[in-house]
Amino acid sequence: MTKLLILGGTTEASLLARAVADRGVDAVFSYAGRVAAPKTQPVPTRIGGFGGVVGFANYIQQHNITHVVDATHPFAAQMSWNAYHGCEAAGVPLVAFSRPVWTAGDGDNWTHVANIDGAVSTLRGPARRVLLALGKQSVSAFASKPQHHYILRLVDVPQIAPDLPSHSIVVSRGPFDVAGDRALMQSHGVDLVICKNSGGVGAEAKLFAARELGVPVVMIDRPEVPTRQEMSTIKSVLDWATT
Ligand code: 3Y8
Ligand code: NAP
Repeated sequence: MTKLLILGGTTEASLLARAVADRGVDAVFSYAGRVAAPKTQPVPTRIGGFGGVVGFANYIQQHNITHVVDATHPFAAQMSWNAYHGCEAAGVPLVAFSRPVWTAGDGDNWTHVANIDGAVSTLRGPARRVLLALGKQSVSAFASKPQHHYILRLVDVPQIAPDLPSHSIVVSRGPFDVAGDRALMQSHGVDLVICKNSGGVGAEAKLFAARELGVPVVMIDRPEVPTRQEMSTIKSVLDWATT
């Protein structure tokens, strides 16, 4: 009898949870607890870390999990590594439900960097108006470049004011649309976008808006995740989990 653990936090994870609930598959959805009020899911949901690899392996054994789907964000690399090693230790099958990287198209002006520090190092020049579409965990890295005005798009109102002398906060949870992101960039006079190569549809609107407005993008490439079975459709994941 299948009991599926969905490691969530993405649009794809939510779509999978909906399909799993409609199919009546026994499942648990898992959030890290990064935001105040995560989206409600149509299956039982747990919120919070597992306690590293050992905590994860114990969880899946104690809760009789038969299959694990890693549908976390491509930058949630620590969770992906923990799930990989935890499933190996517990002898439970794992697949990743992932989304392809974004690639620059005609009219795009992208600079690829390896990580957040690489993005910061592109900001040595004179003052700009920078859209930081990275969430609150990455904001402090930009304190070394105080000459810029930062437009910070965050899921929750931050409890502590960001350590950036010139910034605007936009509290907004995706998925986003092109009209909204174009209006955001125009109203704030954005002349540079910094973002992660998240893939998927929930966060790509800003790239289309940047292309239309001729705004350059600093694209942070994905961190390394384990080599594991990857799937890209809900049907393939459901077939895998129920046969
Ligand atoms: C807690 C759970 C769904 C999932 C929706 C997707 C789309 C909207 C776009 C921008 C980029 C960013 C950020 C983003 C997007 C979806 C998806 C996605 C990017 C929620 C959610 C949780 C989080 C955590 C949050 C991070 C932050 C990243 C904001 C829910 C809304 C920037 C990633 O304030 C913080 O601390 C935010 C933290 C991790 C990245 C970071 O490193 O700081 N996501 N986002 C999950 C948990 O607790 O386990 O309430 O839905 C989910 C979504 N955010 O079901 O519809 O599929 O990617 N999330 C990025 O892509 O760069 C915003 O502003 O343009
Ligand atoms: P991370 O750095 O890979 O993970 C750090 C720790 O957070 C993990 O070791 C684990 O704690 C816990 N954790 C992460 N995801 C979890 C989940 N789904 N369920 C339970 N515990 C989880 O993770 P992150 O980048 O902070 O991402 C956290 C969440 O936000 C994930 O659900 C991810 O899908 C979502 N998200 C992240 C981004 C992003 O840009 N990073 C974007 C959109 C959504 P323990 O070690 O204690 O088990």
